Amino acid sequence: MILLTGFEPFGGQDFNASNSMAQQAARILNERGIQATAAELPCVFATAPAVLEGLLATWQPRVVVALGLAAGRRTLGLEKVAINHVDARIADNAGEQPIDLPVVAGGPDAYFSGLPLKAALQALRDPASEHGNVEAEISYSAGSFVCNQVFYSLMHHSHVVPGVRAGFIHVPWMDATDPGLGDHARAVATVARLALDGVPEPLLSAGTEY
Ligand code: PCA
Repeated sequence: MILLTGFEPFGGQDFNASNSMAQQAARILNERGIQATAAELPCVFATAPAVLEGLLATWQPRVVVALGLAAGRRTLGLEKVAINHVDARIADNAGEQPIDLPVVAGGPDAYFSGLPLKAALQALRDPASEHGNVEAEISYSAGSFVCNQVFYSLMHHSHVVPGVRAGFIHVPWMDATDPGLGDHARAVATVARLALDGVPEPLLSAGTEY
């Protein structure tokens, strides 16, 4: 079973492309005979980790790909690092703005993604792929808002429950009618399938300047 999650709209917006992509990616995987389900997470520090925990307990997925919106990004951000730190730039959907708190008190400073990010990058950059012109890159910061909190919580869980391959992808801003939503959903489905298949990581340079 593959679990995909997206977020509800936040920051005064009325659409969050991450949730639409999670739903579409689950449908694409289902059409290909792969069991997958999608769920929406609240953009609320106080409840998002518990909602995620509930989904993990219900579905017991082998692969989890959590998605969130990074409005300033132009590419799919395959997130490498989740940090044990919250520093909210804006208030969440419950009006809370926690500053300089850990995600999990006493937890490790950071976790690396459990998804095969380099294999995913290679597949997404293949000109013969079915994802059209979806651009992707490895990102070395998932920020310090609710997405990073959920990413860290997910990785904390997957270190407690062995055998779960999990990680996080930030998606660029799109509105509900953007024709690129489908290509991005197919790209997300590809990443999830590569994780399910347990593909090895190629040696591929994808480092960033800063
Ligand atoms: N993006 C925010 C939280 C919810 C979302 O979709 C983030 O990047 O933290």
